[in-house]
Amino acid sequence: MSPEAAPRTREFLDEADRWSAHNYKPLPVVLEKGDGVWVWDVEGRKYLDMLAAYSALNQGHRHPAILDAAREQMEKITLTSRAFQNDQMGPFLRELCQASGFEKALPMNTGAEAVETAIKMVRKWGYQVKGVAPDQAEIIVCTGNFSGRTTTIISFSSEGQYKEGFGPFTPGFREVPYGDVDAFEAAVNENTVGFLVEPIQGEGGVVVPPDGYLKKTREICSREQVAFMADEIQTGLGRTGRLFCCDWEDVRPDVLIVGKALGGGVYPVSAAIADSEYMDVFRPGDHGSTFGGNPLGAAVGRASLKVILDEELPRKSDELGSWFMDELRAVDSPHVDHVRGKGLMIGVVIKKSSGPARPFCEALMDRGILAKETHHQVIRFAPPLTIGKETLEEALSEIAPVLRGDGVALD
Ligand code: IF1
Repeated sequence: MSPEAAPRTREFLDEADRWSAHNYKPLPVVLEKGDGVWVWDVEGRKYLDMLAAYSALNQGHRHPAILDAAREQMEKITLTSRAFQNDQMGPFLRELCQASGFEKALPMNTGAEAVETAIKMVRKWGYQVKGVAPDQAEIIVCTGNFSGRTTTIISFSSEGQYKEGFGPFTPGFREVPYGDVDAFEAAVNENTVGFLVEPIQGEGGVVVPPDGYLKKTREICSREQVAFMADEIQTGLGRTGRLFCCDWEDVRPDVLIVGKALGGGVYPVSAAIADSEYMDVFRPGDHGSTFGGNPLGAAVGRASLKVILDEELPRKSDELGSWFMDELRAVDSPHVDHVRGKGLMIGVVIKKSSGPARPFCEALMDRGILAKETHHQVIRFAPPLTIGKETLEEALSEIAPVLRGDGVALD
C-alpha cells in the first residue's frame, strides 16, 4: 500500500503492485504524459526528466519528427517478418552503417538481443576465421559490466543479485578489472575471440575508464586478432558528447552494439554493426528475430538517427555536459564525494558517510526533478540531449540544495 501518496497516485501504485512482478522498486510517481524534457504525473505535477529512460530518450519525449515517421509508417505497414523484405530496413541499415562507418548491420529490438547477436557473431568468427578450437571461444568482459538481463549476459555479470537463482550459467567468459590494461593483456589467450566493453560503465555507476584505456585495449585486440566489441547501447548516439563514446579516443571497434536511443523513445530498435569479415559468418537461418528489421522500427530508427545528426545532439551533449559537471562540482556539499562522467552522462557520487543516493533522488522528486540512483552511492543525471541550458540552470537551483542535504532523509 502507498498511504502517503495522493489518491490517484495511490490507486495506480497499488494496482501495479498487485498485478506486476516486483522486479523493480520505482520511485512512487505515476507518469501519464511526456513532452520533450518534461513529464507529468497523474496528479498533474510536472517533472524534469533527468534519466531519459537510461539514455533511450536522447531525443526527448515524443520528438515530433520521430512521431511523424511512426504515424506515417503505421498508415502503410508495420510488420512483415524477415520471411519477406520491406522498404524501410535497407535504407535504415544503410544510413546506420554510413553514420557509424561500418559495412553491415544486423537489426534487432532490445539491447540485450543486439549483445547476444554480437556474442554469437564473434564466437562463430573465432571458429571460422581465427581458427579457435570448437566450443573453446572466450570473450573477455569487465568487472562492473552491464549488458542486459538474458541468461547468457548475466552469466558474465559481476553483480551477485543479477545472477542469484538464475544458474546454470553460460561458459566462455573471462572477467578482468575495468580500466586495467595489463590485466586485459594478461587474460588474452589463443581462445580469446572478443573483448566486450562499455566505453563508460553505466549501471556500474557511470564509471569512466582511465584516459587511453580504450585505445590501448584496441591496440592489443588488433595485435592478438581479438574482436573489440563496444557496447554503446547507453553511451552511444550522442550521450557522452560524441556520436559514439569510442570516438573520444579515435577507437574504431570491430563490432559496435547500439540500442536505446536508436528507437527514439518510441519503439525498441537495436543493432549489431560490423564489417563483412565478422557479419558474413551469418548464413540464412543462423540467427534472427520476429521483429528485427521490421518496417515500423526501421522507419523510427531512421528518424531517430536523423534527429541526433541534424540537431547536433553529440555537440550539445558535450558542451552542456561540461558546463553542467563544472556547476555540480561547484556546489559546496558535505555529502558529495565527486562528480564524474562525459557529456550528459553524469554521476554524482554520494559519500558513504551520507548514506545511499536513493533519499537524494526522493528529495529531488519532491522538487520536480526525476533522477535515479545507481549502485547505491551514485545519482545519475542523464537528461534528454535536447535539454536547454536555461532548463539546466533552473534544475541546478533545485539540485544544489538537495546535494547539500535539504529535504534529504539522511540515514
Ligand atoms: C534494467 C541498468 C542502465 C545497458 C547497456 C545493454 C543493455 C543496457 C550498457 C540492455 C540496458 C537498462 C536495462 C534496465 C535498466 C537500464 C540500466 F540499470 F539496468 F543497467 F541503463 F544502466 N547494454 N540498460 O545499459 O539493453 O535489453 O534493456 O534494451 O534491466 O533494469 P535492453
